[in-house]
Amino acid sequence: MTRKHPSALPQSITELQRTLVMGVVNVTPDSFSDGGLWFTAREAVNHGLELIAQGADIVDVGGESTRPGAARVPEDEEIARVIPVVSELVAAGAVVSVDTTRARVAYQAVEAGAQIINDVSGGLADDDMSRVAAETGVVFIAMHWRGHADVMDSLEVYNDIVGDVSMELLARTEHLMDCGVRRENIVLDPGLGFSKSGENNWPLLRHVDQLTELGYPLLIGASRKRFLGRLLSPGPEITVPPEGRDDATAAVTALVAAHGAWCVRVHDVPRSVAAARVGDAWASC
Ligand code: PMM
Repeated sequence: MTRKHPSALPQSITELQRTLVMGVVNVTPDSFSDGGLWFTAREAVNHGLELIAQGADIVDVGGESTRPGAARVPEDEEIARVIPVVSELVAAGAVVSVDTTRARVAYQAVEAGAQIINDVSGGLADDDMSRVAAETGVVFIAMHWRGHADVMDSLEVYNDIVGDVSMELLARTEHLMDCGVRRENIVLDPGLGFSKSGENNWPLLRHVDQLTELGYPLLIGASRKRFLGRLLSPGPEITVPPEGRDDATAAVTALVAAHGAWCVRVHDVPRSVAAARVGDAWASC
């Protein structure tokens, strides 16, 4: 399988012929899976460096939790959380993405050296985001999204989950390109767990080929999500905690890597690095 990476990435990435692993650095007190663990800038930077040492190709720095039901963080607070961490990780030589739905945060992160904007709203949450993506010329990850964390669970209505998500993602690409974003800098993501019931996520994974066939690099973010907790639960009342979902996350990584995913976004990097290698070997023989 020949890998096609977004063109604005550095050569250290574009020359890689394998599925990439993006490590998550949440600078938040309340993310669902690791909230509070890396809350100070120093801790977040150290965690990012550790993920890189473990084999992460990209580190994704976010300052606002997207946990279902989460309240929004004021913009200045998000900037204060994220920018120092981006700057330090960039200075250490990391390829950094900024996980934000706000154009001003994205712009300042790119000024600080981020090379990827990871917008879980695909540009829908902030009218200025598409312009910032176009003007900065960095890679733009457009995730499938229907609404903010406080309402997203009420928007899980689909006729045909894979078809509907594909159509809505393609509509975003049209809008982004109309605003001047270059096609070769767009990455798509089906947004597992975002306005998706537990059962909605599985067809998106099972039919990941249909998503890669849309013609854009594909990012998959299954890591530690509720649908994996539910899958592993021994009974309806018992939920496996987020850290207990890392083996299942790695299984998803192997499967989507075998089906041509461009990158996986994960909390536990070593397991997914190994799993991605398995998937890549599977796909390439
Ligand atoms: N999931 C979360 C946050 N950011 N970004 C992308 N592109 N795709 C995802 O699936 C995604 C994301 C939520 O997980 P977290 O709170 O553990 O970071």
